[in-house]
Amino acid sequence: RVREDGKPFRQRLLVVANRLPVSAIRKGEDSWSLEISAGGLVSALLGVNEFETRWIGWAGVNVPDEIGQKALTKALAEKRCIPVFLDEEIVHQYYNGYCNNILWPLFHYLGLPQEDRLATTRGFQSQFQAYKKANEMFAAVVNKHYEEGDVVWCHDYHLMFLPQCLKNHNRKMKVGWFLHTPFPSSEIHRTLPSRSDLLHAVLAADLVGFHTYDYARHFVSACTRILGLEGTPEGVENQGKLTRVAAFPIGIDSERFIRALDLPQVKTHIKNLQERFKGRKVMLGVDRLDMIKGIPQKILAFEKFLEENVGWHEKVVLLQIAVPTRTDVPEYQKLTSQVHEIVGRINGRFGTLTAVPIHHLDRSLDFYELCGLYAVTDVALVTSLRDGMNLVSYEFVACQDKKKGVLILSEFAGAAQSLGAGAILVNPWNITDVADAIKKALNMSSAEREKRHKHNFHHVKSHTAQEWAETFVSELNDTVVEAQLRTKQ
Ligand code: ADQ
Repeated sequence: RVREDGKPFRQRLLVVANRLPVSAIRKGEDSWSLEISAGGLVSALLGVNEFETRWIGWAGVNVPDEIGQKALTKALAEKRCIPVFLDEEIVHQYYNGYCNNILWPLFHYLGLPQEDRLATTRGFQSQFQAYKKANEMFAAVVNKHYEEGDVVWCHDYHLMFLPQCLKNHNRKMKVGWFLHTPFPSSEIHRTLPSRSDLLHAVLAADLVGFHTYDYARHFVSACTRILGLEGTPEGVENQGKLTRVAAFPIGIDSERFIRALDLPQVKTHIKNLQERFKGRKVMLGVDRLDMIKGIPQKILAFEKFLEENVGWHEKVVLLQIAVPTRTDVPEYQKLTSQVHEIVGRINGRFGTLTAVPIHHLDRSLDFYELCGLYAVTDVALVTSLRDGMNLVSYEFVACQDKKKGVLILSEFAGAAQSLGAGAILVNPWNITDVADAIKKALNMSSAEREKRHKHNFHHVKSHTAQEWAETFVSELNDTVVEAQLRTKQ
């Protein structure tokens, strides 16, 4: 199709996620500075030219005054972003509370928080009400900006109510929902007090997507067992309406990483790191500091490896880069001190005057530093206790075409299904298993490393983030057309 001005027609895509892909810093009463934060979703959609994308979400700041809100809205419009303004109380109850304290741990098999289960149901109930209210606020902004023919793509566990809110307002809207975390076994989902409401709300979407077939299957089982609906190979049927459910494994913009390795600043990082760790094998962990990432377990496994392999002392270093997240949540603060305590103990135990076995950084690295680190690494350790997909494993593989390093990967990360054949798969809870995998990886022959890398590199290059986004949206368009045909028949 062609537009009136002769340019090719591009379908509008409204991407709705809790956070906008920008960080906003207030500079004055009516001035803001904005910085694009290139997370997975942003880089996925940056490469997609097929759609005219608009972002709808929270800017991550509290803006109580109208002047500030107007100015921020205007500044964001230049970045094709539309803000949802949430006040502090809602953020506390909806985001810190229901999203991060209840859904996040539950979906990663860490259970519901004990206090909430035992203490006043009002605590739980009020967080749930705030969650619904926040979702309605997102819906109001979508409805205001929606134009006929737009595709609305809702993201993640923060917005499980959104499909229902949108469809209640406009049945014709094309609505897709994608979950970036695992969807747990229906036996786990059953424990959630609001289990049925959430499932019904998600089922209002036309297309529901997950990273893996297992998560999709868990979701369909939850709908059949908890709601008593019928699961079909296509999805879930509810009173004649089919909600299509399928797996859409995400990828990365691999070319961006591969190209970066030729940039002068990345080459400088690589040279400096090689000099700094000369004569030692480099092992790397890059994670958000979150309990699901299994950081303490990983470091304890490394300790066990050192205990059992004296010959490797001073010949190997573990660089653990952990970006702090959700720093105001006590459990995350506890995790930080726990990790510091273990690292301190191991460095005290195995360190010498000239070398320490673990370098732990509590910060994020910029893209160029990260690429440099990935490129000089001999063994990457991704030992998440559960992880929807895990993009660090993909990024590492993309930067390893020269070195052909080894990936040790948790079998509980979605990525195990795609990179499992090339990686050494481990159960992150089994410290002996991980310590053995470290030994195997460090001693692996170059022929074996090459074979494993080739498999994974091919996968990472051919399953990109752009392809993921395009496939999801085209499947959503097709699903809606098929549903229309079915109703006409
Ligand atoms: P995350 O839990 O954030 O994402 P992940 O997929 O590994 O996990 O992505 C993390 C991103 O942050 C990567 O792009 C990585 O480079 C970056 N990052 C992490 N630590 C960093 C550091 N110290 N410095 C700089 N950058 C750092 C959620 C789900 C995942 C799912 C993604 C995408 O939990 O399972 O793969 O969404 O769907």
